[in-house]
Amino acid sequence: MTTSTPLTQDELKALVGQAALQYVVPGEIVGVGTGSTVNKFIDALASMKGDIKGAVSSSVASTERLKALGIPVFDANEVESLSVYIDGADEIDGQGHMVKGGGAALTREKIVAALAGRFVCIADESKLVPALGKFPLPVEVIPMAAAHIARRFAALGGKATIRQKDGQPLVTDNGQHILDVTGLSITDPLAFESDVNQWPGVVTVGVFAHQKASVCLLGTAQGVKTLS
Ligand code: ABF
Repeated sequence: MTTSTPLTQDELKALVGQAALQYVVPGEIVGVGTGSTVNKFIDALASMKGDIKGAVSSSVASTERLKALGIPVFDANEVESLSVYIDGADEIDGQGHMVKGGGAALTREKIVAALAGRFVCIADESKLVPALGKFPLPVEVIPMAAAHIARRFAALGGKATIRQKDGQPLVTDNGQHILDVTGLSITDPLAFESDVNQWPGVVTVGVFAHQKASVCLLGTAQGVKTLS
């Protein structure tokens, strides 16, 4: 009897990246997220680049990958709406609420997601959680407000640290900083997102509840599970 070796996380990402093609509308512009799972989707999208008009991207990294594969990239201001937005997540719960921003692209991801009629989340099974908050919550902030925002998270039991890159605070595509917040239990994602988003100095909180996923393609050892 032959036993198949379990799929690696990278193989699971490729599985869902390919599966997401079915949601791409021919002749249209597709919204494209950021991250290693989305990179698998972008690579798969190249196989049908003649069937789409192009993409709106959520990061410099995704833009570079799309252009390198010959897929035209449009500015978000050039489109009024998108049929679909394809993106990954750091965590997703059973209702489609997500924690995003591990790739530091959360602000543009939320902007492009807001343009789309349908948000298709592609993730390997490790991202599905019963409740959000185990993954350190990314929050994009205006640098001058970082310490004050960290104190507000401390009052909620959270511990906020400024994300570093090469020994310096990471600077996002938008020129801002990222706080990663541990120790939070996000029991009401909609209320949490609304509350924190209006704190002075917060650019974007990495809870995607108002812009939640309408469909989740989950890569599992048994294949792709479609949660909606
Ligand atoms: C992106 O997908 C980010 O918001 C999130 O951090 C990332 C997940 O990255 P990966 O697919 O590499 O696990 O949308």
